[in-house]
Order: sequence, then C-alpha cells, then structure tokens
Amino acid sequence: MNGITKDGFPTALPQERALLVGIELDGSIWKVEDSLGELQRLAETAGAEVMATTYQKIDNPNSSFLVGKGKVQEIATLVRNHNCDMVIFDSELNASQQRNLEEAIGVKLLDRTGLILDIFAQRAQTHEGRLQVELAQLEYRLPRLTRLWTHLSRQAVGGVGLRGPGETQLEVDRRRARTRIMQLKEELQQVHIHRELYRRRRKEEGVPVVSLVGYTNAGKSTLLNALAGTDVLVEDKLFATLDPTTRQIKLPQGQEILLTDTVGFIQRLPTTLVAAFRATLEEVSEASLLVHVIDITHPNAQEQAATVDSVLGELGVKGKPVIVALNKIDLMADREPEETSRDFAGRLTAGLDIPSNCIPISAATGLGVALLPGKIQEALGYSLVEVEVTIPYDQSELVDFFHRRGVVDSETYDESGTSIHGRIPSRYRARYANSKH
Ligand SMILES: Nc1nc2c(ncn2[C@@H]2O[C@H](COP(=O)(O)OP(=O)(O)OP(=O)(O)O)[C@@H](O)[C@H]2O)c(=O)[nH]1
Ligand SMILES: [Mg+2]
Repeated sequence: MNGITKDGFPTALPQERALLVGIELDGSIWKVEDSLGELQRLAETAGAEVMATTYQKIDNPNSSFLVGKGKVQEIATLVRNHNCDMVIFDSELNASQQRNLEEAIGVKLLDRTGLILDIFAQRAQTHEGRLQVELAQLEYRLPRLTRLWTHLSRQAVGGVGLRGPGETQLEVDRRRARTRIMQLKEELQQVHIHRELYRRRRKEEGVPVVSLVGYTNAGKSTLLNALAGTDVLVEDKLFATLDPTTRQIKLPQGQEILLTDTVGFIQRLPTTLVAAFRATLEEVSEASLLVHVIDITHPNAQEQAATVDSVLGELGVKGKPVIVALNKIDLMADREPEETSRDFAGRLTAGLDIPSNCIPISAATGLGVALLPGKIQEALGYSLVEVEVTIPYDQSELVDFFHRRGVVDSETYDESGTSIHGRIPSRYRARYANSKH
C-alpha cells in the first residue's frame, strides 16, 4: 500500500511500517513515553508509519543487544504480528548492537541518530548544509558498513591502482568512504574560511548578532519571519530549518542588528551531529544575545527548555544574555497569558538556570512580537541614554563615533573641545566617562 501525504497525495514509495522501541535511561529528565512520542513524530517526518511501540528500562545495558534477550524476542514477535519493515530504537546503538539486533529480528534497524540523519538528508538546502549532512552520514555509516556486505564478496574486477588482489568489496567501500570524508572535510574547511572572513568584517562593522535558539518546532522561523518580514520555511515538522538564515532588522531606536534563525535542538542530539552542524553553532557562539523560543503549549515545554539549556551548555555558550520568548500563546486563549507566563517562568527558574527575562508572544498572530525588539535593545545595552560631554580635539574619533552610533542633538566648539548634547546607546556610555561633562 502506498503512503499518503498530508495533502492527500499518494507518495511514490510504499510507506515503511515501523515498530518503535523506547529506552528508559536512569537520570534522564525525559519520561520514556514522552521521548517515544517525539520519536514517533520524527519517524513520521521521515515518512514511516508507526505500527506499534514498546519500551524497556535499562539498568545494565546488554553489550550485544542493548536491551535484554527476552525483549529481543518480544520485538521480533511484534514485528511479525504488525508486519513491520523496520524497527527504530530511541537511543544510540553501536555498530555491533545494530548488526546483532538486525540479525535476530530479521528486518531493517535504525537508531535515533540514523533517523535524524535521514531527516537532515531530506531537508538540507544549501551547499554547506548538504556537505555537512553527507559528512555526518558517512561518519555514522563507516563503522556500520560491515552489515551490508556480510557475504564479503571478492572483487571480480580490479580497477587500476585502486584494488589489491583479494580485496573485498567491503574494504573498497570503506576506503571510498574515508576518501570522501577527507574531501568533504576539506570542502567544509574552505567554506569555513570564507565565513570567518565575512564574520570578521561584520564584527569590525560592529553590528551585533542575535540568535534565535530553541527546541525544534518551537516557532523560531515563524518569529524570524514576523520580525524581519521574510518568508523562511515554516512547517509543523521537526527540523524544518537546517541551514542558518540571517536577516537584518531595526531596533526601535533605529540601530541595526542581525537576527539568525538556527537548527532546532532535540534531546539525545548525537554529538557527531552537533559537530557536523558547526556552521549553525558558530552563529550561536558568536551571538551577543540569544532569544530562546519556547513552545509554551507543548506538554513537554519544561523538558524541552531544559534540554536547550543543556545543549547551550555543551556548546559553551552559557552566560550569554538570554531573552526567553514564550511562544504560541494564541493557543492558550482560555488562559490569562500574563499569568501563565509568570507561573511558567517561575517554574522554569525554580529548578533550572534560565533567566526570568521572559516575554509571552505569538509569532503566528503577532501578539506581543512588537515588544521584542525593545527587549532586545535593552538587553544589548542599546537603549539610548542622554549624554552631555566636551571632547578634547585630540580625541576627535570619539566625536565621529558619537555621530555613527548615537543621535547628536547639538554640537558646539570652543577652546576646550567639541561639546555634544545627545543620546548614545548605554553600552557606549563609559567611553565618554573621561571627557568633561
Ligand atoms: N498557533 C501557533 N502556531 C505557531 C506559532 N509559532 C509557530 N507556530 C507553528 O509551529 C510550527 C513550527 O514553526 P517553525 O517556525 O517552523 O518552528 P521552528 O522552531 O523554526 O522549527 P525547526 O526549524 O523545525 O526547528 C509551524 O506549524 C508554525 O506555524 C504561534 O505563535 N502560534
Ligand atoms: Mg525553523
């Protein structure tokens, strides 16, 4: 039977029937059911139909199968009963566990990483995004290549200088993968050098970067569109955005900033993928300010916020100023948004390291969005403060700077220097501290 897309069109390929296996890990803030619910959405995003789910609490992971032997039997039975074509584990499996499970169960096996990679591969748009996904996929597949070639076929024909006598297809494939990995790393390095130059220039020009961060599907792209009047792809799907998009927007008092949309975070985000998405993550680590977008209506909003917080920690960007945008308040029409956000902020800050600088918004309807640039301006120290100074003639660069960054209301000259009465972003106030007031 063919699958049906949301719009009612049949998809070209028959939809694969999947069984999901949850893994309850000690010490995780996520309940196994919630994590499985998320895996189901990921599986559906990748185009599979979820037939059944099961889970196991793991105290001592089985080195061959991750789950216990009895569970493997149960999974095999479920696969037969539901006529599944594949099993998806909600956890990372190592190459040998994956192979053992595949042999024992007899159908294709994916882990969370493999599934997310599959979605990324479908979604990467830019040249760099595609290179990054290909690299991540090859690095993921390299240790798993064995299972495709269990027969270890001998090479029938030898390419000149490529294959030695008796070399197996497996070895050829591995070597090709390694060569391609090296090529991809070099290409990405070039892209990286380019961007570094661009970024340095941007820094010299002094335009601050504000990054939208948050869990996947929180509404980051919707918010970028609302603030910048753009039409970045918005979808009710996990990982709609893979490639960072940057737009210039004006703050209420006219200063310009760059606003960057980034790839969404997700729990159990594999470290290999974090590394592959260096571009996006560089944007985040370069930012002067983060706007953490939270889908406040999601039943796991708290777990999602905590996950984003810990990923930010892993990226080493804790300690940057953060504005928390509590999004989708239009869906909470029956509740008082002010009240809700205060409660929520209280709950968040009670156990977690998230600042209480919250703003309730609806990126979709625009409710509250107009207040955000003001908040950004304040948090960046961009609010203008009144200054009256006399700058000696040997420090004329301070006069130029005032003209570029502030608003000059009056300017007069006498023997002691240039006297300016005007307004300057509060962050630059200190530069004029030594001048005569
Ligand atoms: N009701 C409601 N829906 C919203 C709001 N903001 C975003 N959405 C919806 O939420 C879904 C996800 O929005 P996106 O903007 O694509 O989310 P994202 O954070 O960019 O997601 P990724 O790119 O996947 O990380 C879409 O279906 C949006 O229409 C909102 O304020 N209210
Ligand atoms: Mg997006």
